[in-house]
Amino acid sequence: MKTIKFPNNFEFGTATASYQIEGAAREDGKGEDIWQRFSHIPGNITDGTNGDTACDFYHTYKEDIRLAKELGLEVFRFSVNWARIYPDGIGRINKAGIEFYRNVLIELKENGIKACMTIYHWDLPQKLQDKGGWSNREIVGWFTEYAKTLFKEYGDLVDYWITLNEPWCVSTLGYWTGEHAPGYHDYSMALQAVHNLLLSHGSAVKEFRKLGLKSEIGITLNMNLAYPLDKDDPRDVEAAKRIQLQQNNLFGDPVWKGGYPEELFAYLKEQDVVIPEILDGDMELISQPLDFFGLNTYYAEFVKADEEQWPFHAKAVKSGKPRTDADWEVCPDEAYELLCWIRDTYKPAKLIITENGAAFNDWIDSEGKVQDTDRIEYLKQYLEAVSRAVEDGVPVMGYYVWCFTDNFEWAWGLSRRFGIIYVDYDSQKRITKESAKWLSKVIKEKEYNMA
Ligand code: GCO
Repeated sequence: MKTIKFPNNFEFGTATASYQIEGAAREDGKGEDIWQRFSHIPGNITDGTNGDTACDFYHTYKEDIRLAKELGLEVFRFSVNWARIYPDGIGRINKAGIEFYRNVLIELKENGIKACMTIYHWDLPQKLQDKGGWSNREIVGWFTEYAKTLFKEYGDLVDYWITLNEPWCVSTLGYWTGEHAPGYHDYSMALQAVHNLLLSHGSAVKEFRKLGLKSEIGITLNMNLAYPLDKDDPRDVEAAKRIQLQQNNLFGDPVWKGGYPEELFAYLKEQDVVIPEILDGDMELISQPLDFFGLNTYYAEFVKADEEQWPFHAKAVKSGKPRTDADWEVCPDEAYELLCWIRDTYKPAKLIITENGAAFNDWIDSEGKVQDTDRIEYLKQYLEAVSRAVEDGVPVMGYYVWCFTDNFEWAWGLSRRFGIIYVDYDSQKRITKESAKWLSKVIKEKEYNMA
């Protein structure tokens, strides 16, 4: 039997996001956001649900944070809904919104839990979308104002600041595949959104440094390594390279190395994609020094060349490994390789896994328990990979499970359950799943047995 150990200062937590848990979509002066608009358009959400109520965290945060304390969580990651603070995106500030997040932060402090606050986890005020959203470069100014307000209001009440969550999803799923709000289908627009997102990130970090706060700041990127389905087929090898460049390097290189991957831009130009205009000073602004690298990872990409797929001529396929209910392959060894790749490519001084976890078809059994043994197995395998990476010098200092409670899983709605706490959406009752009990023990002991 193998014992997996973590250093004493390694921090375990969970992650959540505003639109996915808060509900109270029209309360206390909150403005409309793009997920509210998008999820109310029939056909956009697989199970026809929306985030109007979700886990009702807006009203249950005290009870939920008490539960987090009981489990011994060391960090609680959550995000701010921009439209709760600025109902119109800019201009008028909504006091009730400011108060709500302050109350959450105070509650966390009083319970001895560190706060990790994501500034943008996808709920853009609709009023800003009406002006072009992330495709309009003016958003750099809008976002900076919003971030400055949060820094001033919450300063050191927050331990870890995350500027953006997964700019890959915001741009690619929002502006190209259209699976996410606002639902466009234009890769050139998506690429412009990438540039504006990264400029917004850099500009916020620059403002943060001016305030001399003690808290730390970083960005969360979702990365996966891409493997050719057939490593002897040069077309698959090239296709996998392109997928990895657009998923990892397109974001990691500008932020951590100050330049976009030229090979990718050259390829995209050949495909008639419009490359965003890069002004003097843009790359310096984007590559502000950061305190940590936030990584979200759930699976690996296996790639086949496919001429039909514009603009990358590549397709993600299954490799035959076991899958979660999100249909994502379980790839702990590839996660270990990814962590080493980040160490070697970007050399961050500190890395936090700001999300990893699994969706399973959980149910309440006759004893009232949720015996999510598949999720425990998933966590065991991924944490084993993380501990191996730590031993090999990857500076991973924290690991947050996605997700604290079951919640609104974007285009999949409420039916896809990622939580370590089960939520009965009719009664809003919480049931601590077996995985949460398991994690709680790991947090206390900083070790677990593999077999
Ligand atoms: C993301 C987001 C989360 C998701 C989670 C599961 O990675 O897409 O940060 O909001 O809910 O990853 O899909």
